[in-house]
Amino acid sequence: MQGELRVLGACPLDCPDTCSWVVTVEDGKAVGMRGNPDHPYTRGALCVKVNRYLEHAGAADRILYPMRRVGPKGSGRFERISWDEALEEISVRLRAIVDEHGGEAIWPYNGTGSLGYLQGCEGVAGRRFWNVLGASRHFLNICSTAGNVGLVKTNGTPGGMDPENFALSKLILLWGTNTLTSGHHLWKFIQDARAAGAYVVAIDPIRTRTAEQADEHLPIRPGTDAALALGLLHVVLAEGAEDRDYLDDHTDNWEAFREEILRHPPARVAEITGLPEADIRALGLRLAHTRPTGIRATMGIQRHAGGGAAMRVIAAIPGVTGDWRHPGGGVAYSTSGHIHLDIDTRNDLLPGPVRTLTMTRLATELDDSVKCLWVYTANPVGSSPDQNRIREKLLREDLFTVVMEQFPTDTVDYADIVLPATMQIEHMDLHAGYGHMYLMWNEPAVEPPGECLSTTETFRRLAGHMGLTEPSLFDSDLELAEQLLSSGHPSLDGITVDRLRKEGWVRLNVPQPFAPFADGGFPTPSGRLRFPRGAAYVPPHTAAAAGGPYPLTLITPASHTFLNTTFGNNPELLRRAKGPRILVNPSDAADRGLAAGQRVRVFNAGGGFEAEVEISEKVRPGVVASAKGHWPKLNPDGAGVNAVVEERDADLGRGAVYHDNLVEIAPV
Ligand SMILES: Nc1nc2c(c(=O)[nH]1)N[C@H]1C(S)=C(S)[C@@H](COP(=O)(O)OP(=O)(O)OC[C@H]3O[C@@H](n4cnc5c(=O)[nH]c(N)nc54)[C@H](O)[C@@H]3O)O[C@H]1N2
Ligand SMILES: Nc1nc2c(c(=O)[nH]1)N[C@H]1C(S)=C(S)[C@@H](COP(=O)(O)OP(=O)(O)OC[C@H]3O[C@@H](n4cnc5c(=O)[nH]c(N)nc54)[C@H](O)[C@@H]3O)O[C@H]1N2
Ligand code: SF4
Ligand SMILES: [Mo]
Repeated sequence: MQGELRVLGACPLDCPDTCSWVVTVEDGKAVGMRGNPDHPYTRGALCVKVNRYLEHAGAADRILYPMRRVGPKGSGRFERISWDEALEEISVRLRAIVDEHGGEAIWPYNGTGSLGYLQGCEGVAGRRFWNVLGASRHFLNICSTAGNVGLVKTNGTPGGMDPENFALSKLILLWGTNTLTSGHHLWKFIQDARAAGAYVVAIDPIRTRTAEQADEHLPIRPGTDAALALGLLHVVLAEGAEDRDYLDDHTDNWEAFREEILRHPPARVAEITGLPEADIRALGLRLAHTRPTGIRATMGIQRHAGGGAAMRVIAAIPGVTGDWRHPGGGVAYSTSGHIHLDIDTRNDLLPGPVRTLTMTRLATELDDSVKCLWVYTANPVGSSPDQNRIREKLLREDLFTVVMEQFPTDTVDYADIVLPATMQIEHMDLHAGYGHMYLMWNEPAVEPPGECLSTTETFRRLAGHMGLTEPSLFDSDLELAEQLLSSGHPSLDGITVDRLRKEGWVRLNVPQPFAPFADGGFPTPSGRLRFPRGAAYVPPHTAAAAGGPYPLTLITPASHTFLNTTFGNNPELLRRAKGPRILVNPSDAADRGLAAGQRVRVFNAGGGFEAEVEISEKVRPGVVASAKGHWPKLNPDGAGVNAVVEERDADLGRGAVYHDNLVEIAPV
C-alpha cells in the first residue's frame, strides 16, 4: 500500500517482557500495532492492555498542551498556556527556590511509567539537569529493591537465569509471581518444558489464573516464604541430595546455613506457612531429586516486612542443590543484573553533596523543606503508599508542583504546571527487558500530537530557557544512546545504535543456553555464593501486628487489565476490570455477613476505599486481595487501594510492603 511504513518499537511499560512491536503507519498516522513475530521472546503477541495502545495514545483525555492551574490545588482545573509561558514560569520559580533554599529543595520524583533509558526511569532522563541545579536525589525503591538487595547479598547480583531456559527445566516453581498476568510471555517457555515432562508448582496465597494452570498450587500464608524455602531444603538434606562439590567449590557460610535449615523441619514450617506438612515434604522430595529445577520468583514475594530475606533464602536453594550447573536451573527474578549499560549519572555536575529522598516515603518526606515536587513517569497519588497523607501534603500552597504527563491522573490534579508528554510511538528510546536478555530499540513511528514533548526534549528546552551552559545538557537522544552503549562491557560487544535501529533488538553477548554460575563466578567479593548467617526467616508485619482491630491481611497484586495505574482510564479495560473488587474467603465473608456483589469499605487506621465483594475459595481464610491500578478519582468514593497501604519499609533495600497490611471490611 502506498505510504505504508512498518516501524519497530518496544513496549515501555514496567513489565518484565519488554515486547517488540511493529507499528504500521499510513500517511503519518499509526493505524496498526502488533507483537513482533520475529522477536524470540515476544513471539508475536502483546497483551490485553497494550493491544489497546494506539487507542490509548489517541484517547480524548490525552494531555496535549502545557497547562497552568486555575482552581484550588487538587481540583484539576487548568488553563492552556504556551510552552514559552510554561518554561518561563518554571524557570522563574526554580531559580527563586534554588536561590532561597538551595537546590535540595527540589524533589525530582520519577517512577516506572516508562522503563526507557532515555525517556523513563532506567537511565539518564533529567538527571544531568537536576545535578546542575543541585536537586535532591530520588531513590526509586517502589518496586523491587528488597528482592534486589536480598539477591545481591546471596549472589552478588539480581541477575540469574535466562527466563527462556525455563523450557529446559524439569521442575518449575512459580513462587510469588502471577506469570499469566504480570509477564505472560514466559508461559510459552513453561509450556515447552511441560511438553518435555516438567512439573509446575505455584506458591501463592491466591489461586491466581497462573496457579489454576499449574500442576500443583501451595496456598502459602503471606510473608512466610523464607520458612518454606528452609523446610524444602530440610528435606533435600534429609535425602542427602545436596550437591557437596558445588557447596565446597562455590559457596560460603554453608555450615551456619545448614544449621539454620536443620532448625526448620517440615512440621515446624507447616505451622509457620499454614501448608500441610505432607505437601512440604512432597515438594521437598521433588526438589531433592529433580534437576534442573528452575525457580521463577518475582516482585510479589518481596512486598513484605521480610521480603528481602525471602529472596535471599530462595536464592540459596540452587546453591544447595547445584542447580546453577544446568541451563534451566537456578532462580530468575530480574535479568537487570545482566545489563551493563553505561548509566553515567554525571554526579560530577553536582555543586556539592545532596540528600536523597525516598519514593515510597512521599507522605512523610514531602515536608516543608521541599519547595518543588517535579513528577514524571509516575502517578504517586494512585501508586504510592499512604494515599491520604500524600494528598494532604500536595495541598501545601508554597509547594510548586510540576507534572509531566500523558493523562489527567489524580497526581495531575495537584499540579501547578502540567507539561504534555509524548507516548512511546512518538519518541525515541533504548530499552532492556528485565525478563529477557535483549536490548531493544524504540524508533518513533509518528509525530507527537498537539504540543507533546519527550522527557529528554523537555529538559533540553528548559535548560536552554534557563540559560544553562553545561554542554552535556543538550546531547541529542542518539548521542545519549551511544553513551549508554559505551560501557565497554563484553556483553555489549558489537552492539551499536546503528545495529539496534536496523534490527530492532539485539541479544546480549551471553551464551545460549545460559548458565551464569555453572562454574561459580558469583560477583561477590569472594566470588562465591554467600548463604545467610543466623536467622534466615523474617516474619511478616501482619504476624507481628496480629490480634489488633484489623484482622485481615490484604494483598494488592497486579491487575490483569492495567499496568500499575497506566490504562486505569481506558474505558474498555476499566469495564473489564469490574472493579475495584475485594476477594474474600467464604468463611471471612460469613463472619461479617457479607454477600457476593455487596459494596463494602476496606479500611484501617490510614484510611479506606470502597470495593465490591467477590467471595471465593481462591484466597486463604484471613487473606483478602484487591488489585492495584484503579484511579482513585474514578472510584465511587474517590479513594484507591493505597489508602490502606502503610508507608513502611521491608527488611532490606527499603522496599515497599504492598502485600503486608492489615484491614477490616464492613458493608457500606
Ligand atoms: N497497592 C499497590 N500499589 C502499588 C504496587 C502494588 O503491588 N500494590 N506496585 C508498585 C509498583 S511495583 C510500582 S513499579 C509502582 C508504579 O508506580 P508509578 O511509577 O507511579 O507508575 P504508574 O502508576 O504506572 O504511573 C506512571 C505514569 O507515568 C505516565 N507515563 C508513562 N510514560 C511516560 C513518559 O514517557 N513520560 C511521562 N512524563 N509520563 C509517562 C503514565 O501516564 C502514568 O500516569 O506502583 C506501585 N504501587
Ligand atoms: N497486567 C499487569 N502486569 C504487570 C503489572 C500490572 O500492574 N499489571 N505490574 C508490573 C510491575 S510494576 C511489576 S513489579 C510486576 C509485578 O508482578 P508480580 O511479581 O507477579 O507481582 P504481584 O502481582 O505484586 O504479586 C505476584 C503474586 O505474588 C503473590 N504474593 C503476594 N504475597 C505473597 C507471599 O508472601 N508469598 C507468595 N509466595 N506469594 C505472594 C500475589 O498473590 C500475586 O499473585 O508485574 C508487572 N506486570
Ligand atoms: S505490558 Fe508486558 S506483555 Fe504487555 S506489551 Fe508490554 S511488555 Fe508485552
Ligand atoms: Mo513494579
